Amino acid sequence: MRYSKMLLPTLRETPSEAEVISHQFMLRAGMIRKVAAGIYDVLPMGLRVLRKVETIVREEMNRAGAQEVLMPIVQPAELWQESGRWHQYGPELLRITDRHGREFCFGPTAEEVITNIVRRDVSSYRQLPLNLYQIHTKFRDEIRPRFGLMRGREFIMKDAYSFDADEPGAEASYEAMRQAYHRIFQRCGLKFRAVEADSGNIGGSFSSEFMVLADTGEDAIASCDKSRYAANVEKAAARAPEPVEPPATLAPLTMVDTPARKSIQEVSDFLNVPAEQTIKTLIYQADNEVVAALVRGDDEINEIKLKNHLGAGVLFLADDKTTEKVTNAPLGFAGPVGLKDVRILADLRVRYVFDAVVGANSADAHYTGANLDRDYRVDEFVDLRLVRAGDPSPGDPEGVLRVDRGIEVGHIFKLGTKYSEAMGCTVLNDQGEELPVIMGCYGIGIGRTAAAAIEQNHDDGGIIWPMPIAPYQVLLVTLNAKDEVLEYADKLYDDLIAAGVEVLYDDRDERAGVKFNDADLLGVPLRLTVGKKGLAEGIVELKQRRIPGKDFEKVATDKLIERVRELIDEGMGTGVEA
Ligand code: 9G3
Repeated sequence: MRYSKMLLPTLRETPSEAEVISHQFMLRAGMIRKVAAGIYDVLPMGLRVLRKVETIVREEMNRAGAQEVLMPIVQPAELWQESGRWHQYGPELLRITDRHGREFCFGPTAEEVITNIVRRDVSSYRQLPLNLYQIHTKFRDEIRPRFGLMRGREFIMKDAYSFDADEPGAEASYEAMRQAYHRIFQRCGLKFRAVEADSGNIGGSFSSEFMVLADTGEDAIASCDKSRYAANVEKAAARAPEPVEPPATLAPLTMVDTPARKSIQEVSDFLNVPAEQTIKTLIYQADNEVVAALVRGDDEINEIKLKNHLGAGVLFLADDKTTEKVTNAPLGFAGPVGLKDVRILADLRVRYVFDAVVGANSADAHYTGANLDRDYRVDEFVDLRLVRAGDPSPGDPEGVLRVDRGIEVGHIFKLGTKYSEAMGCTVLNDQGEELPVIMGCYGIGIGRTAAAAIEQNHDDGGIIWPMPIAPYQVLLVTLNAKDEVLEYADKLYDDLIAAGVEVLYDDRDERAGVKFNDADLLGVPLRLTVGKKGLAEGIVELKQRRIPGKDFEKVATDKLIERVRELIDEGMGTGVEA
């Protein structure tokens, strides 16, 4: 492609609406433009990257035995009513009504539609297993869409669904997808990690996320330095604490004045007691129940663990009124002593906090010397802590957890029979019994993978595309092109194309500074610069985008195509599971 003919509107300035690097560079590199909040045009440069990711995904899905289908974007309400999700979801599910008054939604995912396909046309275990997928537009009406393609309202997702007649089959289907995902992200040239994840409320029993490692990632992931244990921090288990003996004599329970001291920090400073000898009491609303959750003062609660333990549909910190009603005290002084009418759950480490400082359920007051059972009760001890770097690992007795940041680009779920049971998707087994099929579902965000690649691979000047998903492999640049320089560059362009190389030819009449700035911004892995001086020496300058600085190779013109091919091949499939 000739740059002069391409719709490639690069920007020198960083658009103010873009908060994250990938969004900034996608706008500046002329890949995308905003149409409305969370809704984007994808311009030619952007589409080339999306298509590359899609191609890798499609090839690996097909290799794994999955079959591609295309389902409608507009889905009838009836299917969602059958699964029970029409009423379960709020405004995030964008609903529309047709001219006849019939209700539909813009598909945010396709469990219902795919289950409808299988129940309609599959009736025997002999027709299973099946794995069906599509690569298609989805819509989720997020409250605050941001981060460009990373979190758009309209986005392209590869969604796959497996159907099996028995548990071992379902297990094998899940395993095949796990392996396909490893291949996909490896082939995309990304550093990634597969981690245990929370399944959310889609109804699954087990799930793994595929994370692209990047310092700017939204997710925190814990991993063990001595074993393969890795989990999203949302899910990561804390190793059970070592038991600690109580002191020989316990301090008496004493109410002390703590005027306006509410936070753990304020209370521990004021009373000169270490934070680990304090207990934090949090009042939550879990569906229709109010519960108290206790964690050690220096720990943070993991609300997902609490929500999952309670089996709650929704969980949030109780509002001020509820908290004040339950504790009989203004906000900031809640404690377990004398707390009635609510279930009290405590993190495992709370058991070993002796002579604790806790809120006194009274304005401007705390207790010191609070001790379990003597002074307050706990109904249930559960793992409720958010794990931290340096924690003992649940994966190995000697292991320690580290915490890295990542971007979720894929998520695979064991779904079980939630949808097949609700929608009557059954098959006859070899005994002639009618059983619900066992499902799995498997997603990859296509635009998000491209955005994550940028978050992981960039410098101040712009994007550094991994070769396998780069929009072009080579950027051919001419400076002051006329006569023999122009003639040579034109021929080199044709020869590269003939050799199967994807070339963007910067044939614009622009200054070197402009061309090189755009080259860095666009992030094409190999840059060839043809100049008069080089040609006189019989060389072309070859610069690799990922090698920092201004260093370049002088490649003899007769070796050029060979060297370019070699570097392209080297750059393919260089991703690693880290
Ligand atoms: C909705 C809305 C938002 C949603 C969902 C439904 C997330 C929903 C979870 C999934 C899970 C899997 C297929 C491929 C693999 C992942 N947000 N999820 O179900 F109605 Cl508004 O989509 N889907």
